[in-house]
Amino acid sequence: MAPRRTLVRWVVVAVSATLLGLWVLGGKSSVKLRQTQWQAIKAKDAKLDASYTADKPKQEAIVAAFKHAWSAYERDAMGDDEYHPIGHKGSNLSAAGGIGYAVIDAIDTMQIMGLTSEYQRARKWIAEKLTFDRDGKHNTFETTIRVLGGLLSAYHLSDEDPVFLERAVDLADRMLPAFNTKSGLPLPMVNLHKKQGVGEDYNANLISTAEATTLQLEFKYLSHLTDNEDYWRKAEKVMKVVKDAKIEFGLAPIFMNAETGDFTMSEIRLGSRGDSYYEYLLKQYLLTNRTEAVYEQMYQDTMDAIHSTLRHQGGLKWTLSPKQDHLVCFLAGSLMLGAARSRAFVEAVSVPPLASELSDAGKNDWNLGYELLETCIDTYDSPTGLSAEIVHFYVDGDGRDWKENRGKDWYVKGMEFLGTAPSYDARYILRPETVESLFIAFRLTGDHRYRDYGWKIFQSIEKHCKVESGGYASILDVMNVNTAKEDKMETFFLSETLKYLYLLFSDSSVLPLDQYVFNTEAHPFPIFHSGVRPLFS
Ligand code: DMJ
Repeated sequence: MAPRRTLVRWVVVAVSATLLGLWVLGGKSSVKLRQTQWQAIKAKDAKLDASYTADKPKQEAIVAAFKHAWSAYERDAMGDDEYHPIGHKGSNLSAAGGIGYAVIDAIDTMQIMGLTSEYQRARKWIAEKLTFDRDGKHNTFETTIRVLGGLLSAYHLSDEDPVFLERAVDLADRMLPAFNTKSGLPLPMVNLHKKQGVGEDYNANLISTAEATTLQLEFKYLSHLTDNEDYWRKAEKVMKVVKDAKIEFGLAPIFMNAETGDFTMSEIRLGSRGDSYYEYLLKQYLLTNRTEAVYEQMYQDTMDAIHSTLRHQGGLKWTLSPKQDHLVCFLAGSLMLGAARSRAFVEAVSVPPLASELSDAGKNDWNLGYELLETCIDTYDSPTGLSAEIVHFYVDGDGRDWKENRGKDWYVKGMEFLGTAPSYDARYILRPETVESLFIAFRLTGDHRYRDYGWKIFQSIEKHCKVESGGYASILDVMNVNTAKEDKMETFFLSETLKYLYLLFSDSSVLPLDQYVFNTEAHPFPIFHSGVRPLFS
């Protein structure tokens, strides 16, 4: 028998899933989307208030959490790339030394939270100690989104303190050679000392689609700030290569070949290795003030493809794997934002959007984002109140009895074998995607239900991830209230998770979504007009 919420859930499962080959559930009536009249807010427990103000006590609690995390890092590991709060030590991504990964990823959160003394010390470290002259391998994508992105937003938020831009230019110049491949796609790693792109050992030309297509906001904003068109063209060329690779149905396989510029035979995922490709299609369009039609078209075609392939019931083309990465939860807010900013008849939609303001495609995207966010929230309904890295959904004929699972239609792999070590899927590593979508959904609707969800998640983090002596750690098993911790505090906890939680409780004038675009690591860039015309259309 099918789970309680199959009708809605299957739409969400399909969107969240890996596409593998043949669609095996085609034609089942249970997977069809019910046509309901569109409403921006469907929940019975909606608490609408478009003129909301900041919730100061909650913001203070989130700032206290940031200080608890940062002060421990500063005490034990200042300047190191990564932090291990249980062992009270740091580590670097390369034996050649650190590149400011943790400090730079966190500094704009300090600016936004008004943490002046912490900010001054971090700035001083960047001005006096940071060097990118490291003879080791660093990931092109991660270095761009965390370090280059962090420097650029710190530059903007500091009223253009030149130290941040100087460091950003130094870093970008060391990274640019990674794009010098036959196709123009970057290599996945870069040696910042040698100023050379580096391939993976197992396949010199392989790069994941998300990694190749999630560099554009950063290099384009830097180009805008410096008037150096080279940054722009190198990053933009990647998008042309992706477009020319002609994806039959608008979705992108997760690997590309930097030599040929083609997709390689691989899965299609909206989660790991695919996720931010979809995110940056919309954000590139937004960053240049909705002037580059090519990105709007690519974005819209791709969202349409999500509806027509991943939501498809009878196409007999694909096998869906009913599996959802936590990572995919970014897409909920992205779909809602895209509906409001790219699929509307009006320049600025109401809060929440009126039916008359959105196109039919906009309403479809909104609905899908809305349902996906509900699903993501539901996966937080675990014993710890935190969501696993990966959940699976029950499907008809899988031989599993969903009714034995707390009435839920999702499960974490391995949880059926109680008493054994939790599977790798069962971790919560302080990821931000759900609170990111809650922030966007709240800004677009004024529905306080989203603040309530976010507050609950924050409290669960406090309860299960906080390390008393300082810092926060990942947990190994969200299904176990006595879970062990893993000795790592990811830098995105400070740059994204706590920042989005803080902004969820701020008023709407702080970093408004019609004036800022957040890069995939939550570093806000101001929307600007560009004089550079797209290379392609
Ligand atoms: C972040 O580093 C970025 O959001 C990236 O796009 C993928 N996810 C991690 C956080 O989960």
